[in-house]
Amino acid sequence: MTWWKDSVVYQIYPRSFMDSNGDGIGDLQGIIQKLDYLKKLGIDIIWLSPVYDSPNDDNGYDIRDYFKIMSEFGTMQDFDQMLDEIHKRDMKLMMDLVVNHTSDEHEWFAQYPDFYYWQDQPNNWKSVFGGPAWEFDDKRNQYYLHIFSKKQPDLNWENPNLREKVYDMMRWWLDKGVDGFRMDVINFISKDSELPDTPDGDGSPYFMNGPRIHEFLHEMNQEVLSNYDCVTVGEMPGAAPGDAQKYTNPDNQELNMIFTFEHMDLDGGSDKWDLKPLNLVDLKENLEKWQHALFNVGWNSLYWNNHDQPRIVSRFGDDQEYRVESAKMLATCLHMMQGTPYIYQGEEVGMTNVAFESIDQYEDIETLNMYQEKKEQGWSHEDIMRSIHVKGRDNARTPMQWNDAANAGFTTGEPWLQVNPNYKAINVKQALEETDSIFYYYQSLISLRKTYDVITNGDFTLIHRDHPDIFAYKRETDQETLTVYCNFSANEYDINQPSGEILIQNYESSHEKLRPWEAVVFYEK
Ligand code: TEU
Ligand code: CA
Repeated sequence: MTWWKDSVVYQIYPRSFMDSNGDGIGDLQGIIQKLDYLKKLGIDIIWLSPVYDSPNDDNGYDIRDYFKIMSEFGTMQDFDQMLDEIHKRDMKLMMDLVVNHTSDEHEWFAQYPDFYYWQDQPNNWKSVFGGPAWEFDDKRNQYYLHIFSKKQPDLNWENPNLREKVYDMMRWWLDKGVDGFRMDVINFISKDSELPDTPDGDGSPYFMNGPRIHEFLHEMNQEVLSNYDCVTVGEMPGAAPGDAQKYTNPDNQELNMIFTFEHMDLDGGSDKWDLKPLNLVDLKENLEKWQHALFNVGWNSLYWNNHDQPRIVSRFGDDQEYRVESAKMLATCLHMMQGTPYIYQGEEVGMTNVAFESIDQYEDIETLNMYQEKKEQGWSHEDIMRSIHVKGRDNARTPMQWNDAANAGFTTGEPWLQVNPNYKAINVKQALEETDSIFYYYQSLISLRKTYDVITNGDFTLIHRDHPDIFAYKRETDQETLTVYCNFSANEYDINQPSGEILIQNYESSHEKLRPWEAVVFYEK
């Protein structure tokens, strides 16, 4: 079954979505309160970032118990009620599956040491969140591997007993009725057994898309996934189109689709904090490459935002004068491509990056560790803060802006992370009141996907390839043609308008020129 091919997904980061009891932390009852809002937007699937019991070293991506709900978010009873309410509204729920690592507080870590990686002498790999990727354990007198924080030890998938435990847990959730999984860094689970030193301490060639990855995913598919009508998306940093073809080709029976990172890395240098302006031609050619690679082979996911990425309107758009136009333009550009689109909470009202003054206002472990590390490397406070303002993960994690009341209507208490001070101007209440808001534009894009087959099935041809500011492409089937023009700048440009009717546009009426941040889609049958 391929219902996920014409579905639209909405990601909820529960900690920041809606707080129902005034403790400043979003929760499951808060999500239940907002399901009608999501239904109104028109989405089909909710991807819920982790809600499992966790000491929150990495906001739930460090799981202590896969069978228990984080007490701050509610109880298993709240979960069952939420799942039921989602299904009643004819939507589906995709859980976050974090099985590259657990929390060091998971009972497995003490009970089953051979579920993890232990060595007498560590190699020289560095952790994604800074510092070495190995931590000494006094009790064992050995080092354990952690690609992320030291409270996130990596699981050893070479061990068949571990794999069986993971599959049992997945079946338990699917039997409960969840509709699929978003799999956290799932292409990291097969490591090269040599775990060799590398010239620069970057171990990724030995753990990304490792030697047994296709075998493990196929086994997971046969043991679990193929027995359910579910949807899967694998988060895969470092996956190239050739890898993606293998992961998502239905003949291989692994996953439905993957999240790739190439288009998100184009405005970074040696690392993501090393800021570099986006070259639009690079973005066009990158997305073209992915559109072509998976056409009739596998399936793409489409995203600009998630809980790890800065807000797209601040990143590739204009979050000041042309905030509304550029947010709609970016949405058009993405949603008219082939693949399953993902909307991250707040994107549908054009939420922007935040620039807190003090490092103490930040909560994210990656940001806090990076601040220390860059300081030690001699970066100035100002330069570090600039990188954090542009790229930090807390840009995506400030609470959802529901209205213009205190704390943006997210909580009646003290929010765990401060709200973006622009909530009086940018919020859901206002978006619902204005008929030409970004919200209703997203609603239209979603409904077009349900109406025009070419959006799901058409092929992709880039046009005006070398234009520095215009991203334009055609989508075609035997019956239909779609031509999409997106202006990634405040400059005006002449275009040769194709024939056909206008399906959607972000300005009120048409014009022979492409205006600042304009998007227009032509349709011909
Ligand atoms: O992210 C994986 C990942 O590669 C991130 O480290 C990403 O590169 C980084 O956030 C960009 O700065 C996943 C989750 O999405 C993330 O929230 C978790 O922190 C991470 O895995 C560990 O579970
Ligand atoms: Ca709460």
